Amino acid sequence: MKKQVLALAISAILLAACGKKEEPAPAAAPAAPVAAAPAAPAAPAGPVYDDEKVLNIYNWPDYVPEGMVAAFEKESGIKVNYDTFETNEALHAKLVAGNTGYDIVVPGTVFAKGQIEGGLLQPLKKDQIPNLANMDPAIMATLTKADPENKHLVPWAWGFTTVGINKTKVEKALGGMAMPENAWDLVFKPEYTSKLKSCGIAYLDSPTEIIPVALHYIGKDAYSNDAADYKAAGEMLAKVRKDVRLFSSTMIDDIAGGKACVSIAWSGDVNIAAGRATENGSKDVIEAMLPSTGALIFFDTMAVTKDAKHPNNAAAFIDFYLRPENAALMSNEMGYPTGNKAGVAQVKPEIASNKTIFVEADYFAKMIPPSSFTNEAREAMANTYNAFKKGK
Ligand code: N2P
Repeated sequence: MKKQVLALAISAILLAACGKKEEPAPAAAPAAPVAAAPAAPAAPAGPVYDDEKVLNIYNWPDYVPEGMVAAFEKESGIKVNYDTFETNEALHAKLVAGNTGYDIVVPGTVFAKGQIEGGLLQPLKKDQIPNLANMDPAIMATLTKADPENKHLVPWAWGFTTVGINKTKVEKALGGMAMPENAWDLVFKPEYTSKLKSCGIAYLDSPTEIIPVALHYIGKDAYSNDAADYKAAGEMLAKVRKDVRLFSSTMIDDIAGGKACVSIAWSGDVNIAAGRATENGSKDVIEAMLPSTGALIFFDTMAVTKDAKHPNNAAAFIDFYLRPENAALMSNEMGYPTGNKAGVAQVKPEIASNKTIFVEADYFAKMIPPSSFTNEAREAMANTYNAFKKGK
């Protein structure tokens, strides 16, 4: 029941954030059934494969449960080449350059909107993905902001960019100083960063992760198009630059191993780090924070490249991933919420009740909803970030 409330909250909040253009997509003669349609179309009896039994997937690191790709290979006889990218910027550059060689890619919706508009992604072969019916209609509705008729994208997972802490080490480094009410102070306020640099501050290494949360911290629109806002964010960041030890998008081991006591990181990665630290015998408490002013939501979505050589194999894999048990496995092992409604029911109780994974509706309402970047905003973010990182 609670999940349902959250789903409704998600769609209400995100649709509200879309503004007036977000009328429900017209249902006029769709070529394929929409995701939420319960009626089973005349689906093929089994998966359809391409002649060449190969599938090339490009996904984020630490995002796929162990053994899942091998299970698909075994069942389908398809050889999967699985590569990873660390930032939306890196994936975007590949897609724009073309001939990626990849069939399935997993962009965040903040980038996917432009990729769809730019013709870089092809519509999903929905009639070959009957498990789309397992997706949460509320989540699919939120995706219409990037993909108006739910034709191109289906969630791999969602989550949020937030502050991760090794509470044990942070408390020690702060000496007698109390924890701030707003966890973003730990990474953006010199009063705190000057103390925490001794135990290691890490930032994700991507303009479109850091600049939106910096803008939000100083009270600006996270997706601003105003040059003055970028200037202000740059000025705020410059004050803490000398305290940041590490820029990385693969910092799970740095967090787990104690190299970074505080980070701007992805929620699930902090949860993975917490588990890894415990496995390694550490007694430190590692936590993904729910900052009082909210965190930056992302939706990462599976999509098929426009020149995919194995579009049928891609559909078969997507359908495989959308089986409830596989979606649940992702949440259980990677610490990110799934948008697969049927899968949620199979998530382990300790994961389902972890509020930093399946956040509660009242916190969700405080979060920064995804939007999309104009080219100018992306450029401003890159310039501001690069100047910050170089310390200029
Ligand atoms: C990596 C998860 C990536 C999420 N483990 C960021 N989009």
